[in-house]
Amino acid sequence: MSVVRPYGDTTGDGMVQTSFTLPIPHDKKAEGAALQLAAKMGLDPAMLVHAQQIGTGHTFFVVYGSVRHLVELSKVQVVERDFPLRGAKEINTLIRQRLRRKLAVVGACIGTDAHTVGIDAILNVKGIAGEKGLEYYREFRVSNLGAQVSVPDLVERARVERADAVLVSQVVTQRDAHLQNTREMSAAFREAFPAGQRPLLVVGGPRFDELMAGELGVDRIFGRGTTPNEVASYLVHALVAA
Ligand code: B12
Repeated sequence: MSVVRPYGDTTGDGMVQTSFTLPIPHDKKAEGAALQLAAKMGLDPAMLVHAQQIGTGHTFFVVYGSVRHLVELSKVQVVERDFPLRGAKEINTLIRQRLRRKLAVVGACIGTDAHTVGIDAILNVKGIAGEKGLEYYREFRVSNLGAQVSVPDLVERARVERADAVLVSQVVTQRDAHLQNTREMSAAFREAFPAGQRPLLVVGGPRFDELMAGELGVDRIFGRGTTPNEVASYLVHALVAA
């Protein structure tokens, strides 16, 4: 199949559901405003499924309707995984045999971002989705700096730890903070380390576009649902096995 449309009640009916908030109290006019917006977004016909006032001056809406747009699968661009997934035993063996020392990883949430659950899921032993984090791998040496780390502090710590890889998490995307912080971070590493000696730069978070790695000056971006084993496999592929 090369062209697809959303599925709601019947195949190809184009039905989608979406939600948004308008900065007006909930009344009949607000509901009409929501439907007007939905129509302008291409939902035709648009139905109001849910409307609920939030606080005094805002209303949250869910609308449902049919769009005419088609998805051309041949034009979809994604970052495919281009490295093999390896088990913990194989990863440890590769590091021990080829690197002959532990692989040093420094991780942090930078800027004002205090959402540490994601980076902890990747780094801490407890891990996520039934997989243990990088600390569990005997041949990784992990320093998790936690929340709100400044870029200069991150660069300094990467130097002190002789980091092979720096893992940065950015969850807050308001005013594109995640993009600005990532650009600032990658520029600082390029300035602080001679070419060929800077650590591998990896960023992650639920709202990154994985296609933007080059533009942001990092080596790889991991999105929502990433598991520790994917990251461990990538690091060993990029730094040891390739
Ligand atoms: C928990 C939470 C908090 C906690 C954080 C506690 C902590 N220690 O982390 C607290 C209460 C502190 C908090 C505060 C705030 N939060 Co908050 N928070 C959330 C919440 C509910 C869950 C986030 C989470 O833990 N997800 C689970 C983890 C496992 O998922 P993840 O982060 O996506 O990580 C995975 C991948 O993305 C990836 N990954 C992530 N990082 C990295 C890094 C690397 C290197 C790699 C490889 C992979 C990777 O792997 C992870 C595992 O799969 C979300 C809403 C939501 N449901 O997502 C809002 C949310 C993120 N918060 C939000 C906001 C606005 C805030 C506040 C600004 C609220 C306020 N006005 O004070 C503050 C900001 C504080 C700050 N300075 O950062 C917004 C962000 C909106 C935006 N567009 O940016 C959200 C989306 C809620 C919302 N819908 O409005 N928050």
